[in-house]
Amino acid sequence: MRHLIPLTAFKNKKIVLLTHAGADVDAISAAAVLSLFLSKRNSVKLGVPEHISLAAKILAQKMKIRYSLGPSLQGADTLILVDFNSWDMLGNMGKAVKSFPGKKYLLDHHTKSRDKIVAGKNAWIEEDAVASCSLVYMWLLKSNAGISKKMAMLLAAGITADSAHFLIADANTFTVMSALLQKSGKRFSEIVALLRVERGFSEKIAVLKAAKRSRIFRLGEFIAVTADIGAFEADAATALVKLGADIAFAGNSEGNELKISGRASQSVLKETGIDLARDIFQPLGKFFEGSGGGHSGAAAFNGKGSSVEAALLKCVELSKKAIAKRKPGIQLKEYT
Ligand SMILES: [Mn+2]
Repeated sequence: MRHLIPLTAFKNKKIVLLTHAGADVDAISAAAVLSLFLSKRNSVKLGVPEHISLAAKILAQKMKIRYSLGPSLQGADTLILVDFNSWDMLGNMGKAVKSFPGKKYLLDHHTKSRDKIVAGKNAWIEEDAVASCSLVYMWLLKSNAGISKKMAMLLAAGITADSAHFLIADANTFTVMSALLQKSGKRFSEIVALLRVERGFSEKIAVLKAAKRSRIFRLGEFIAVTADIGAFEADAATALVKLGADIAFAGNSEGNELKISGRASQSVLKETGIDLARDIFQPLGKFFEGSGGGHSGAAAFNGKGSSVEAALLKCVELSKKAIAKRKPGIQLKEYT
């Protein structure tokens, strides 16, 4: 497996580690672990564009990780981009990264987008890796870098979060996790405790409303569900899959900002080969202003427009098209 230059090759650099906008647990953990190692010989800043997710924010507090929102890249000579590979995931920092004059490196495990931020040997993208933290672990091993207790806890947290608590784990995930737990000296329950976020009242209402307002479609032997909700699209889509949808799209278009999140069940991924980033949210940009990306089973679209209902229906149509590649002639029917 290829990887980036050894971590030990970074010396006396001024490094900014940058996650995607709305950094999640995997992104902040992967960047924090790199920062812990690289700060021994370099000056390092950890930055998150725009905003950080609630779970990542809580983890950062518990683990005493310092980061800045929308950091300045001025004075830095090295930029390491963590857990994303498309420009739209940079939020409002796209311009700053585009004009950054120093060296850029990128490591990620999302579906590759066409709009490369970093090309060639300085980009390391493993679409099959369950987490960016798995890549950081390998990078540390390849670089003969030591892994402290704190680093092991953070990597374990990132892998747990991005593997959906091992739902999408493979044998290697457990091997790595076992090594990390040993190094951390923690039990799995203590790692899980780092990730615990109490669901707020408004989130519970949003998710329940998504269930109430859902439209249900049959796509051959699969079920697609859409819901137009005010907020918490990702949580709503996840909840709809737990309730029985194979594919769920939840979206809203408040203030002309169109946002849609999609989630797919393991069975539809396996049986149809559908990839929500590649088949739904990237093509959706041809029909609605905006862009999307993510993973095969969890992806999102951000754009402009007020027609959330039309966009949700387009997601269902694109799902039908994607499934039809393996299951020709499938019928689309709405349950009313
Ligand atoms: Mn990730």
